[in-house]
Amino acid sequence: MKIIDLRSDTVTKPTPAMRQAMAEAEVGDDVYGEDPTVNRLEKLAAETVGKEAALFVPSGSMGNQLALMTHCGRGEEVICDVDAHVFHYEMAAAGVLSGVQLHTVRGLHTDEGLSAISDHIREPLSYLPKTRLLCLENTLNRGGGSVMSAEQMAVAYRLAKEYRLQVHLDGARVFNAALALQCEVADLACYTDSVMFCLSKGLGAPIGSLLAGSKEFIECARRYRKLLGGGMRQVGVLAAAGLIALQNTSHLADDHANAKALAEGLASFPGVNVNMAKVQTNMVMARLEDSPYPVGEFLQKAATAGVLAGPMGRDTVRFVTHRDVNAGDIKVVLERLENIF
Ligand code: TLP
Repeated sequence: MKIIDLRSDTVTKPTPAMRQAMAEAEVGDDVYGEDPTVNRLEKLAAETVGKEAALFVPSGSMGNQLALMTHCGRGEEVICDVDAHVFHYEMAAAGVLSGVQLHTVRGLHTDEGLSAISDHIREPLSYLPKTRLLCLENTLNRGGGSVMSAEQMAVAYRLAKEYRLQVHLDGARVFNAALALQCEVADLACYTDSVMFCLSKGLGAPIGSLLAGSKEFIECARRYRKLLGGGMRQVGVLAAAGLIALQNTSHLADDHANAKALAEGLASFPGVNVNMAKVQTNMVMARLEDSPYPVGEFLQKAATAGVLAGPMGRDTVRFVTHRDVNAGDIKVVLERLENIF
């Protein structure tokens, strides 16, 4: 039985073209800035998001944390959504590594949330921490891969600038966002001071993320990357796969169509609730509120039937489509899950 893995878009395997490019990559010592493949990737990444410079990092988490570290001083505050990845899934690194406090806001990414940002910005009083950074996430992972429009990002950016805040975008899946919004990634990134995006999610590379921003910002982030032990040497072997991923993003449209088809199928099952309005990219959140099984038991039954998905909170299951599943696989998934329900 073929296992269909929808736990995350991080599970894709490198394509034969990627493996060949990795084998043939021209490399050098990147800590000396001498890896030509990394240099090409960083240049292309910066151009793609419309920033002056970019830095290749091993993971999205490191990219986000370098952004926090570079933008903020110790004891300062970062405003982010209560559902943000930096808050939930980065091992409290904001506090551990940068000594910053995350100030979480419910519904930050909605129109109401954005217009209320100023309520969360600290007054300049000697006994309050300084608010330094606004951290947005597009698409919003715990929001079911929902997107924030360029207009919404512009509102956030203008407000942030009014209060002299920096803006960082956790754009792990910003290519999915741009596709859903029918715009370029640069049309979103222009409302940020820094942006992190992942090669290892929807873009389908085995490893790696990019942090982009001004030349000065990236120079500083490069030093912090070394501090964290992220100075990699002949890492062009990985950048080579990343270059292919960054230049071939057309399969994302299939991922989005597959997520829609999956969502429609799941919503037709008894006891399963899917908010179709939130199925905007490559994720489906299925609430099992009236289902006969709690999440853990459902996931186990699904795994036995050859379908892997992940838990998202107490009553919700997350399915993520990606390059290594096709429309036929989605049909198989629905057949297998129908048997469970
Ligand atoms: N997200 C992973 C898990 O950590 C939840 C996933 O499977 O979705 N920002 C966002 C929005 C992310 O979704 C992720 C990974 C990251 C940052 C971190 O990337 P990595 O895993 O490369 O450190």
